[in-house]
Amino acid sequence: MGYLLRRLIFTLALGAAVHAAAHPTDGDTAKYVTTRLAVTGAVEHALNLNVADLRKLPPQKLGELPMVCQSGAKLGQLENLKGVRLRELLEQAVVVSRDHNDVKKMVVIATASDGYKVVFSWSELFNSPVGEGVLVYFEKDGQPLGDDEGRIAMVSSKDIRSGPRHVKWLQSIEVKKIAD
Ligand SMILES: Nc1nc2c(c(=O)[nH]1)N[C@H]1C(S)=C(S)[C@@H](COP(=O)(O)O)O[C@H]1N2
Ligand SMILES: [Mo]
Repeated sequence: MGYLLRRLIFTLALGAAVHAAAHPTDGDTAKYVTTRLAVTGAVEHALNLNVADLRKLPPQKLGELPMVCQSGAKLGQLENLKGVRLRELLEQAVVVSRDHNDVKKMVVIATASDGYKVVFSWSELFNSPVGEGVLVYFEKDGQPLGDDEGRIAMVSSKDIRSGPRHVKWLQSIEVKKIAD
């Protein structure tokens, strides 16, 4: 193999490696695809739902949502989403609350299959405008979600920067009391 060709292959491979480090999931996203969502932790009825189950709940739609990273970088936008409110899922599961003040000390942890996690407080979801906009979604432009984020994902559409709590490949929702 000629020197220039070897040099070219090396340069391409290095470029791919650097790109993969910046976006660890690019190129091989099929392995992260989730088809079920578990709702666990401090709930009366743990849930394990597939897309057909999610479709039985009251639908919510979202027209357009610009994606902005925590860094401020603009990343395009999400469009024509259909899903259900996270709040609705928690109402179905029934958050365990023995004491009147328990819910105020609870958080909701959303975990994706690649290990990505974000949290919400119970108060954010049930006692602030943010809760209205937290959508577990499974459809985009009338189609199932692609391997790049599907088949179940979540977005918090009232966040100032929408990227961080856009959870691709959503796998579980855990309710947890974090203070006594
Ligand atoms: N599962 C999962 N979801 C994720 C991330 C991730 O690493 N894993 N990164 C988040 C961040 S920081 C941003 S800005 C957006 C970016 O989405 P994009 O990589 O599709 O542009 O996805 C968010 N959702
Ligand atoms: Mo981000």
